[in-house]
Parts: sequence; structure tokens; C-alpha cells
Amino acid sequence: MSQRELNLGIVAHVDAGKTTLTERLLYEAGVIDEIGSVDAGTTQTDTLALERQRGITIKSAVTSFALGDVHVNLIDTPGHPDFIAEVERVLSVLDGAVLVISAVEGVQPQTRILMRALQRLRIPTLLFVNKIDRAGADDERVLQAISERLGAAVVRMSMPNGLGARDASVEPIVDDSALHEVLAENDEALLAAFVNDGSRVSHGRLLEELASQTQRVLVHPVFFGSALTGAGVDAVMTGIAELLPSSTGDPDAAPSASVFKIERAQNGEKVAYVRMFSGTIRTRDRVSLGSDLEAKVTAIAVFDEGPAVQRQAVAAGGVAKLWGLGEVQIGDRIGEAGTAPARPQFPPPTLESVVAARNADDRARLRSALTQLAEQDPLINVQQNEVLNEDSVSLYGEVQKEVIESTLVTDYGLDVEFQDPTPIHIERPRRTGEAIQILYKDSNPFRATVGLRIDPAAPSSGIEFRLDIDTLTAPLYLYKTLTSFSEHMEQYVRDTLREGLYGWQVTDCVVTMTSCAYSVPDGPPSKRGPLSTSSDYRKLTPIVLMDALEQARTAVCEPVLQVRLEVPAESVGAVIATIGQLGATAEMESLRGDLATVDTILSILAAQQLQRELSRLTSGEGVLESTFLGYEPVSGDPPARQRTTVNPLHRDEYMLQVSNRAHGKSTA
Ligand SMILES: Nc1nc2c(ncn2[C@@H]2O[C@H](COP(=O)(O)OP(=O)(O)OP(=O)(O)O)[C@@H](O)[C@H]2O)c(=O)[nH]1
Ligand SMILES: [Mg+2]
Repeated sequence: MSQRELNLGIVAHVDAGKTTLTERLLYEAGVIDEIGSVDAGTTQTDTLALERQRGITIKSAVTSFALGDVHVNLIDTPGHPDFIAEVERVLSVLDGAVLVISAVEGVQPQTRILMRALQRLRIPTLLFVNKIDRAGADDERVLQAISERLGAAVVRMSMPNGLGARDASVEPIVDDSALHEVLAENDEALLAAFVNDGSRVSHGRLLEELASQTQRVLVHPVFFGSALTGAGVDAVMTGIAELLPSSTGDPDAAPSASVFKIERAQNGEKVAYVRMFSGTIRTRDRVSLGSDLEAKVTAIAVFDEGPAVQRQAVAAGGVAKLWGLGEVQIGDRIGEAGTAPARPQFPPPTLESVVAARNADDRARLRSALTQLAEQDPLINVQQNEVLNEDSVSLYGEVQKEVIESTLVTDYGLDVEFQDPTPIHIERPRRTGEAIQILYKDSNPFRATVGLRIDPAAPSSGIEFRLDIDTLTAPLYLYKTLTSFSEHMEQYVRDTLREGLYGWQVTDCVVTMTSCAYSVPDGPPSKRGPLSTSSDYRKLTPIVLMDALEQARTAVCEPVLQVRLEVPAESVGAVIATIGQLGATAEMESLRGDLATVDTILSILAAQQLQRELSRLTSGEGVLESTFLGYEPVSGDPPARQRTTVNPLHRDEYMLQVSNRAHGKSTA
């Protein structure tokens, strides 16, 4: 087959027109004969009942079409910030993207967040300025905002006519001299030719260079149009085919793929969406799922001119649905053992909410339903609190909460109640802390030496684990290799740091293993004894690490948001005063006509409070936009979170629990 594969994502802020554009592309490519609409609930993507009811995309969805010799797998993503995790999972499998911007609403905070992620991941991206048929569309203003607020080098690829009218049209016009100027920024030869204006460079050569620089993510071609009327969409399709790269990968190499979406088929069977990076997977192949797991692929479907169709195999470059992988999880790398998971591009959820079944008998069913939802969206991070006998989920916001609630009602027949979401805090170590438990010492209940040091690290650096031990002291008879020992120790450390001194996740630290020893049966008579087992390391690590953490102390930090308000000029005073009462300071950025922009930084609770009061303060005219900024230490008494596991600092209780568990296992 000489077909090229292109895995293309459509991303944007909410309501920019991604699903409408997806529908339009399928129509123009001849995949569908009739064009569906989001408002009528008849599109190819947005097929979930909830998506149709609400008119928003909730889950990413794959469809496909052919453009000449390019086979495009198109992934339509949700734009609402509550569903950013869906976008996150898709980004890692893309060859290129179309970032949609509304010609009326322009560049939004979400647009900037997405553009930054696309640039970090070096994903070639075309920009599509949509809705030129709507009143208020303004191409120059949007172009300016793209350069200023997205900081992107852009090339205009088309010119809209009759902006704001239903019959607005688009002419594909590229100004060679402007194109030359932008491209010359990144190319010496073009720069020389540009400065020496006598030497003209051919249009063909400029387009070639445009494709090359687009693929290197140095420039972003900008197209104008209307997904609704179809104006300008042909030029975007040409851009997709000619300017974006196709996927590469050797179909004869060992298979390697990544899982970016999981769903349950009607019969309850798990279906994994994978992007193939190399090799070929055939039905009945046994594949490894990153860790120690293996599973047999029972069926494969690939996307061919629209929906998925059953096939015997999928090769490098393609996207497929795989059946049979019962244990598979989102983010798994198929065929590659021990590959580190991709680094998150967006912040994790900042809220959590306790969920309870209204009918106490439904408790177990609620648990299993939540577990299934977490398969599809691991960031909801279902926490089962055995102490309080309740479950909670992490959330990005109110809309996501409502969606989970409706899903539990409609798909699982569960009547549930969510408590009001509360902010998720984190803990950061304040200083260095160190602790050790030594083999054969009385205070040590386990048969191993573990010494650990915890050091504070930069904000948002996460957890890093290092080994700083004499390699001869590592129990390689248990873990085979030093790497494997280090990986296991890291896992014990990460598990422990889920609940710090105040019950919150501990992060932004480096944990170093400073001492290690194991018990040798053939040592001198006084030291003879049974060999250390991996459970000695697993159970001892929490004791040592929590001792170290207690020395380090921790600072409890809360999520803070960058908040921008647009309010009528006459209410600026009242708004700034309210922000002051919330304990923050505000700056008035600019005044445009009788609208003022006010910027401030608020805790998530303060931002919610301000949102509630905004309507009264501004006679319903004010708009609040917020983006997650980071975590800041709380002032005053730090809030504690009820632990879901026993605190290793309460030694007796901890010992009772770990020995119970071991006992339970051996008699099972
Ligand atoms: N006038 C006009 N309306 C459009 C255009 N594209 C989309 N719309 C409308 O804008 C609304 C949102 O469109 P969608 O396609 O659902 O937007 P989306 O980006 O997929 O939204 P989410 O997936 O929820 O983020 C719908 O009412 C569409 O009919 C356009 O080009 N012109
Ligand atoms: Mg959509």
C-alpha cells in the first residue's frame, strides 16, 4: 500500500466548531452524503446521548477520511476545560493538529493552554479561524491576537470576503512577499534572498519551505472559513494534505503502540484505542502490556472512510480498536516493557467530591461503576475511604461532575448524591528530612535496611527517586537488576507519598535511597537467618519515609488560579474592593470602551466566591475567566484530609494492618 497515514487532532476552546468542522471534512471528503448538525444531534462524532443533549463534546472520538493518497484518522476532542484530560490522552498520538479559533470570540485562555501544549510536544499545527459567517467576525483582530497572545509565527493562507454574513466566502490567497518574510526568519538562504530583493524565490519553493517549517513547528499557517457553511474548508483540506507530515514507522519492526482511549462495548467488553508506532499487530497475537502482563488480541478494527471496520491486522502509523486486552489501561505502551508514562501536559484536577448512593444497598454497585469510569478517565482517581466507608472522585469542575452523575444514572441505573466539591491540596516538604531502619536492630520490624532522604524540589517538578547506595547492597536476587530494584523502590515511595502528614499528596521533592542491606542466610552465625523478601522492602519503606517526612515537615498548599475579569467600567471599584476582601490584590489591565479588564490571582475557593458575586457586582455584565496557575501555601491552620490508609507513623496500628494483610493473603 502506498497510502500515507496522518493522525490528525482537532482541538480548540469550547464551542469553537470542532465537531462541526469534523462533520464538514467528512462531507467534503465524500464519507457522508448528508451533513449532520450539532444542534440537531445528528453528527458522526458526539454520538453519546449526553453529548447530544448538551450539545458539547465530552469524549474524544475517532473517524477517518481519505485525501488523495493520505488516509486521515481524525480525532475530534472536547473543548470544555473540564474535559482537558481527554485532550491530554490524544495529544501523544498525533502527527498533526488543527487548532480552531472562533472569528468572533477570538483567542481564549483555553486556546493558549492548547497551543502551549502543542508547541511543547512539537506537534505541527494549522490554525483554522472559524465562524466567519457570524456577526462580529473580525479576521484582522484574530490574526493580531494570534501573534500577540499565542506568540506564534503565522502565515495567512486565505482571505475572507463578506465577513459576518451567511454568504461570507474565502479566497485562497498567499502573499508571496509576506510568506517569504516569515520563512526567512528561520532560513539563511531565504533571508539572504529577501534582503537582496532582486532575487525572487519561486512560489513553489516558498510552499515547500512552508511545509518544512510547519512540520518543524516553526510557523503556523492560518486558514479562514466557516465549518457551518463550508466556506474555506477546501483550502484547509489542501493544507492538511500538503503541509502536515504523515506518520512514519517500520511495519516489520517489533510492535509498539500506545493506548489513548478505553471504552466498554455494548456487551461490557473492554475496547482499547491504540496508535501504532512501529510493527504490526494481528488478531490472535499475544502482546505485552508494558508491565508484566500479556494478553491475546481477539479482534481488531481500523477506521476506514468513517467508522471502524473489522480487520485482521493494523500496522505502524495506524489507529485501531483492539479487543481482548482485559487488563489494559489508558497510557499503557503495548510491546514496550517499562516505558515511562508520558509527562502530563496539563494540570491535574483541583477539586474532589464525595459520591454516595442514595440507596445504601447500591454501595457495591456504585464502587464497580466508578471503577469502570476510572478505566476510561484515570484522573478521576476514585478513592475508596475504608475508614469513613465512602468514595470520592477528583474533578475539574461542575460540568464534569454533572456528566459523571448522569452517566451513573443512565448507564448504571444508580441514584447518587455528590457532596459539594472541595479543593484538593498538596503537601511540599519544607526542608530536608532523613531516616533509616537498620537490619537486625530491635526497632526494625522487618528484615532489611532502608535509609531514605527527602529533599524539597522546584514547584511542579513532581516526585523524583534516586538510588545512592553501594550496588553490592541491593537485593538483586529478589529484583534481578538494579533498574528493577530502583523501579520497585520508587513505586513504594510513590505509594507512601500519596498521603503525607496532613493526608494530602506529597509532591515536588526528591527522594534518595541512602542505605540498603539485606539478610544473608550464609553470613556469620550471629547474622544467619532467612533471606529478606520484597515484602520487607515494601512494608519498611513507608515507615522510613514517613519518619523522614516528619523531620522535613510539610507545607500544605492550595490550588490558585489566574483570574481575568471583564467588567463594565463603572463596577471596577466594587469588583476590586471585593477582591480585596477575599484577601487578594487586583490590577486593572486596560480599559476598552466602557469595558475594563481586571487581573488577579485567587485561591480556587475565593474564585468561586467571586464568581457567585460577580453578577450582583456588575449588573450581570461581568465575565470571569480563570486558568490554573499552581499551588501556594495556605495561610493559617492547614486543612487536613482524612487518610484512606493507616498512617505508618502510628506504628502499632500500621504493623497490625500489614501483618493482617499478609495473613489474609496466605490463607486465601
Ligand atoms: N455560524 C456558525 N456557527 C457555527 C460554526 N461552526 C460551529 N458553529 C456552531 O457553534 C456551536 C458549537 O459547535 P460545535 O461544532 O459543537 O463546537 P465544538 O468546538 O465541537 O464544541 P465542544 O466540542 O463542546 O467544545 C454549534 O451551535 C454550531 O452550530 C460556523 O462556522 N458558523
Ligand atoms: Mg465538539
